[in-house]
Amino acid sequence: MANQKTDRADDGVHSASTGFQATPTNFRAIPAVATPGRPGRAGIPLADPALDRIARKLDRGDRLDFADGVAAFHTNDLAGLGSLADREKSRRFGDEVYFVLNRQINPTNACVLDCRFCDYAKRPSDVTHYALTIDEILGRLSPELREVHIVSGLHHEWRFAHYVEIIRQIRRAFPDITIKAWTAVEIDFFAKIEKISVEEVLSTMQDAGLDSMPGGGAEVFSERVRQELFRHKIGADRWLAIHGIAHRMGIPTNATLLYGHIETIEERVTHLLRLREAEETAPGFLAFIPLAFQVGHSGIVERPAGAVDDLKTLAVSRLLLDNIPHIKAYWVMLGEETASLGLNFGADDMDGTVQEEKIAHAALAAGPLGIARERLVALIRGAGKVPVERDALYRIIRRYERDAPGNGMVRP
Ligand code: V47
Repeated sequence: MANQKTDRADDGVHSASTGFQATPTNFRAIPAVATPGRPGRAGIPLADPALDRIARKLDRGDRLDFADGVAAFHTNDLAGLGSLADREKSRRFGDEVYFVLNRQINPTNACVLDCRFCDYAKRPSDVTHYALTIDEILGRLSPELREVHIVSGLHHEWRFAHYVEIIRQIRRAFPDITIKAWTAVEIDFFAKIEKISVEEVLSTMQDAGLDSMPGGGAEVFSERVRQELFRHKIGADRWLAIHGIAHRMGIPTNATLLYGHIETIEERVTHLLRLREAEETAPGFLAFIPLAFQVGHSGIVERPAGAVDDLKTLAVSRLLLDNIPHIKAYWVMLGEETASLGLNFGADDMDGTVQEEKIAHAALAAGPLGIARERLVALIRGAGKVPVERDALYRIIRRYERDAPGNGMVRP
């Protein structure tokens, strides 16, 4: 199984210079095979008949549907749901769990949008807004990093050329780093301020050195929620269209779901199914990241979703998104403990060292701004899995074999 995954990463996701090939075969759902010992009739007894039905569907290689997704969210058999999701994860990746030595950069928090849920963005008139110079951005990076993840506010004065220059100068100074930058919200904004097409924005960014796009800005694909919480931000159709264009141009992307606020379970399931459908139409999603809403100062809800809901969301994502390879347990928003539990609930990735996270921390996320490589290795091992270091395109840097000397084992 480990070799199967390694082969996928090596031959499917990229070639030498990040030449990602978004072909339908890269990310096709792996057909389920009836395996003795799977949960369900032949394996762990499932207390919930709805989960048993889902297990039988998976055994037959049938796709799960909307009703299955809703039923899985409503199950009281958390352990059964987790074991189903973990089986699906293990079929793809065995015991392996990915992480990356990365750094997040948020060039500015000045933003012309006014999303109700966002504690990070500041209005241009707010004197507390900041804007990093390109030298300050470069000063935050170092050669050992394998990924830089850039998400910005929509600055009221910066021109498109400035955002391009950020990418160009990072590429020049750090030729080996993979650059994952700009959400669909920013790509849409660049096209508008520069009065050019999304294709032109993306090809200019590609020429400057962009490797992939992060999954932010999707929030929840629900017009009802958009009207309530982010009415001036692009909606589902535009977000999905921009990712489709990126995929067709050979730029792989990620996807997110912001959950744990006013959305319903049905809206979460609809969101997941729209992503699955989008991947069928224009393949190129590398990873899905459920983002647990950090309550912050927004006043939208009193408390966060909680660990049971977090684990269910990871597990249902793994079960429904059968054509998107990686599911991230993002420790920044889940907390380290829930994220490491998530590695037995269908997640195969923990994101990375991050180093300086601003969006969740502006919303009062508990926990550190960054995490050491040794701690990630220990958390993954603590969950009984094998850590594998990767870059933004899931090229493997190093596998941390069990019990090998000098491989960074630290007690969790
Ligand atoms: O787009 C904003 C969300 C996103 C809050 O692609 C909040 O690999 C929780 O997209 N509570 C940015 N979330 C983060 C993001 C991301 C993170 C890690 C990995 C990847 C990836 C992408 O955070 C925003 C927005 O959807 N967000 N405010 C909040 N209070």
